[in-house]
Amino acid sequence: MIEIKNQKVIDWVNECASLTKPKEILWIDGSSEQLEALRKEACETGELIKLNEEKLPGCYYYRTDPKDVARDEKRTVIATERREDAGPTNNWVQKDEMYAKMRTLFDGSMKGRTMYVIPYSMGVVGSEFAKIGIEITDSIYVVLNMNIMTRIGDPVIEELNKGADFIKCLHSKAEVNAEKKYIAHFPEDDTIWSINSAYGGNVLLGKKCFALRIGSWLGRKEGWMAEHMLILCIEAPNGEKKYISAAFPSACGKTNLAMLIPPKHLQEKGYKVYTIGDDIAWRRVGADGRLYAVNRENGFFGVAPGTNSKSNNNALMTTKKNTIYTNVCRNLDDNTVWWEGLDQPAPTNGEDWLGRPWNGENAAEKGAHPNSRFTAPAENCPSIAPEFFTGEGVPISAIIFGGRRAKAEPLICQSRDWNHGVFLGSKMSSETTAAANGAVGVVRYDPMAMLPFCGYNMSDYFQHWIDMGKKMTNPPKIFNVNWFRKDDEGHFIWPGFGDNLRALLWALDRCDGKADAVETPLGYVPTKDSLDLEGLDLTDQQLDELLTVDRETWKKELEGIKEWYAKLGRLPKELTDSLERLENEL
Ligand code: GTP
Ligand code: SPV
Ligand code: MN
Repeated sequence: MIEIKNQKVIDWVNECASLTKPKEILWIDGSSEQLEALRKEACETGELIKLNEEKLPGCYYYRTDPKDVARDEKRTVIATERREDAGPTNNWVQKDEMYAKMRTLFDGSMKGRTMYVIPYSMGVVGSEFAKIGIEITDSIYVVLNMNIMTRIGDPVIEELNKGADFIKCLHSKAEVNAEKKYIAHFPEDDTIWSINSAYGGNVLLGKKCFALRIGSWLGRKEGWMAEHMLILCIEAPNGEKKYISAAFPSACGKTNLAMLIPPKHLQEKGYKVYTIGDDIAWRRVGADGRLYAVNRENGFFGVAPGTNSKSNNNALMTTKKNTIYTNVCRNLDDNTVWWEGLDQPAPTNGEDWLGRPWNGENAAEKGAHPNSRFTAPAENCPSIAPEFFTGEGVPISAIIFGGRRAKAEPLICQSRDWNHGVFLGSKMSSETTAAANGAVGVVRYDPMAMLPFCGYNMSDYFQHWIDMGKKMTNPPKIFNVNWFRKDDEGHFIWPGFGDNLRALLWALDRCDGKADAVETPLGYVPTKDSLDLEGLDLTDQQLDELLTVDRETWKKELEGIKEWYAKLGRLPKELTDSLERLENEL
């Protein structure tokens, strides 16, 4: 391990230790010996279970407390000096008050435990756009997940020793008490404090907490953007590569789209799709006036249920080695894993996510939690792009917003221009999913899929989008999609998954001024024959339903958007102008 010489780091670590009072401190150097020793220790204490080494080499199983299975938005806090800076969509607590409240909880929270200090980099270490964090935690699960999701250890210490700045992330699982759980962000102090959770997004502080909530704050201050977006590359048969970035709310298809496998006839024509990121993109304007995006992460924390060889074979292949599975179902016969939607028979001798015997006979009882996850290294992904490894940005041609809406939103719709695209993003709504605690299937506004992740006032965030648009001479075109339209029997109309490439190709054609469209009050929607529908058995009526912007439906939607805007308060004029135009056209 390289000796840490950065005094600011040393002081802060000592401060955290005197607050949390661990029995010892272990610096994570990222060496395979150290990580292997931690895995062994976690297996001995029962925190982790080693899975079948032949079938799933290097894979482990982890189960959380039944009340600690998803992000917890009610207990996620933006703690600033002034309420106005957090805005009406975030839970705000005055920052000194929040520090005081949490200090009591952190006091002695690591007693009898080891405190792990994890230096990590969001982005390729030392690359132009990378930023460093240090996570202090009392959880081996966190250390092992951070090792997959970020770049950790000695190379990051070297950067810190050169004087690099860092985000201070303190986590303690404490008693994993749901009533005392807080995930608090202090963006004015580059600080994140999380306590009483041991689950994913609440505790892997590099991800949503740093790369999005603190990241969005920093981005506004420094003139770039942190977005809840996947990044993918589409290579045309002539070898030309184009890049798309898409924002969908949690559990609405980012990982799936990022790892898309083209339908057969497009494969035969020579189309290829590569994955650059599946959840978080940082973006800045390049010298050529285009928007460049980079993935901040080093792995995928993906939804397990629904992942199978047909829906997302790339994701399935990615999880076959060196992966941590959280809250899935375990097959005790061969010590492997299973989840709903996997195209393999359910185990007859299994254990559900709660650790109870499970054999799949009672369909009402799920084997895997709906938000059960895999943490898998990006390098395992068969479709990973070479651009992922350089950490340099890729120029974005199209930005795609999209939610989960059974009705109203068409399959795909192009905005008139950048500002109108920002409007489409600002009025995005989606049915809630199991990725966060609370009711599932309730439609709510989730602008740019950032409602739970924007670290500052949403109105300022919209203004930042408008301002960024002004900095670009060649901005991406903006689209809105909906893969989740349902018919009156409740079935998805659009086949989705690999077939989503058809909509993406229409979007890229539009960027080149090629494909045909019909202008609607919402923007441009494909004509029926401008979409590649080869091999699909969609009826004319289904196509109509997918592509129509129904005026009566949208008059109701309009009322909802007005209420949403009223809740936000002040808004950029560009957005209220777009709302007015929508109203007039309807
Ligand atoms: P987070 O990791 O929470 O940010 O989720 P995500 O946005 O990456 O979502 P993911 O790709 O994991 O998909 C979530 C769920 O949506 C899974 O159950 C998928 O099977 C399902 N899904 C993804 N894409 C499609 C699609 O095109 N059509 C349909 N019907 N379902 C989809
Ligand atoms: C999401 O909910 O958008 C996730 C999972 O990607 S978590 O890391 O838990 O936030
Ligand atoms: Mn996500």
